[in-house]
Amino acid sequence: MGNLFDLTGKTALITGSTRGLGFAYAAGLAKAGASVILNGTSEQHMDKALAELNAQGFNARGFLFNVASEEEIERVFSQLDAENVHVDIVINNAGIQFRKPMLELALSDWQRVLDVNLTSAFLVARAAARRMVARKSGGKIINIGSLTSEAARATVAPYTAAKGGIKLLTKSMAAEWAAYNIQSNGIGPGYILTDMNAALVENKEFDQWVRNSNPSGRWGKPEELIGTAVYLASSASDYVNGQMIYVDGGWLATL
Ligand code: GCO
Repeated sequence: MGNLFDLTGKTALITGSTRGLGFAYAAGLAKAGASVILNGTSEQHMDKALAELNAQGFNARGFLFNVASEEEIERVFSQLDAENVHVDIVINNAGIQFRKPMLELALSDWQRVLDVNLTSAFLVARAAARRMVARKSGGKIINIGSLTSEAARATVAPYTAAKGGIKLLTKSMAAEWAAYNIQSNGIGPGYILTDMNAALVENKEFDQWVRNSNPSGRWGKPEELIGTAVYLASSASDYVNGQMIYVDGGWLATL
């Protein structure tokens, strides 16, 4: 048995990976040996992310596309098909937040958050899994949940509904695709220091609440998610399917 966590020869597509946690996952998988395909919507962020990975000698390329668009996803996968590039690992990480009390929430904002945070995972995983099944290669799907896959926080209802959905979508994928040697699991990051959470980190009260409510007494760092991502992307997890692993410093343990 070689190194259980070695990803050499594997290709991973990580959505929403030009910044934040997605970038950390991409860099971590690349370091473990994978070729990585980044996704984002800003050319400027993409250029910066690719330059950083390439400077470290990693094999990385990128596609700008909207993860909620079936058409754009198909376009990217068709191009990869034409180049004979097979996606072995998908990390459905792309996500947006929109904080507003539900009584004031517009349908369009609800819809947008559900599309980007939940429907995208179905669409991207389906495109990859269809190909994994056709070439009988097996594969790994990793869906990114949240503490809100388990518990609600006021003002983030669409995000919470989407992340709750991610947990059971992950189980659905396991139920339908395990027979094809595809393992589908999820990661639930706790409160992590990222751009998306900048407003929360800068809010003294919220910052205090995170520190007080977490038995670790601190926020998490993006690189602390990498070990779990590499594990779920590698053959070390070949009999693990349909699980969510929370990387939260123990926050949920005390709920
Ligand atoms: C929020 C945050 C969330 C959390 C994260 C916790 O408003 O609650 O933006 O994104 O940080 O999902 O798991």
